[in-house]
Amino acid sequence: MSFNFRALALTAVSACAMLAGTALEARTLNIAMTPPEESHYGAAAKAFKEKIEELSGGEITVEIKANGVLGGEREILEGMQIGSIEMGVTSTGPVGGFVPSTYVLDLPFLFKDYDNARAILDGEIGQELLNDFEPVGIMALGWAENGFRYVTNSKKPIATPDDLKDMKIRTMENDIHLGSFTALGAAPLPMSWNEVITALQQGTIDGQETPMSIFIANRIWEVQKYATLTGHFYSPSLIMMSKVHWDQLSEEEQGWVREAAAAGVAANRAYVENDEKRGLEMLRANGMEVIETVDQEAFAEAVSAVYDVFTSTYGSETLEKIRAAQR
Ligand code: EAX
Repeated sequence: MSFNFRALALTAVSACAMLAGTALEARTLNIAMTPPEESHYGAAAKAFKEKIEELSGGEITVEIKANGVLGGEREILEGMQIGSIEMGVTSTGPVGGFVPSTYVLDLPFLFKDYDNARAILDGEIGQELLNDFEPVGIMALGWAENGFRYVTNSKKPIATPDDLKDMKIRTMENDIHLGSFTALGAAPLPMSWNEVITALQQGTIDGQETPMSIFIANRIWEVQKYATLTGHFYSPSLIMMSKVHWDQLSEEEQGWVREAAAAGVAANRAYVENDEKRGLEMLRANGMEVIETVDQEAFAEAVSAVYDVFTSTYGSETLEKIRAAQR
């Protein structure tokens, strides 16, 4: 029996290659989001990508799945729960349905400005809320930002709550937001962002409410005439990873992911700040009629009943902690 050295050599090489292959095979993380890549969420994902690829020496790579190609924000959260989507950047829109403790953040006129909101979210209260995600199969890695929300419509200028009467306004799939626009006298319609632009084009809805960063990233002036900078909700966002995929990472890799998420949060917030600076001019330059300042007290008064419903349903513990931290 002649000994086939060649076969032996081949087996050895493929074994090595196999071994090398495994070591060489980069782990790809898809990051899903609904806005376009050229946006405040894209900025978060790009900064995350850059940092994790640097820290892992290319062992971990990132694919940005923007424009809702992997579904709306609810689908992105569900996908992370079952592990079909590795990572996501979403608002808190549908999150309350998964992690009810976050609903407190969706209350109208809760934060007076960006510094106030960021201080609370980066502090103990924000960290406690992030920890509430793990039991539902999602690792919440950091509080990114969507921004203060403003309202647009195609009918008429909105200067007072009365101007919203019976106006068909799209809201996120969020009970607090829905209740707030009902309290304002509008006819709110909860809808995934993926459907909004078409619904505006077809006139199924008259208007919508999102932050300046969403206005710019989606060129809202192409489908809306009037904007009012109400700032009625501060809209936080989250950088998240599926726990299924998190548990497959080594401790070192998990550390890299946390560090990269922090880089994502910083890039996102800087992008939002820039959008707030350039937004007003962009809306006007593209033909929108913008009401810059409104009587926020009047709007806050009109939605104040939402707080009673909230505290009777979810308790007031975290709300009181936020109020105390704001004093
Ligand atoms: O998170 O649905 C929304 O209005 C959100 O602002 C958008 O999806 C980005």
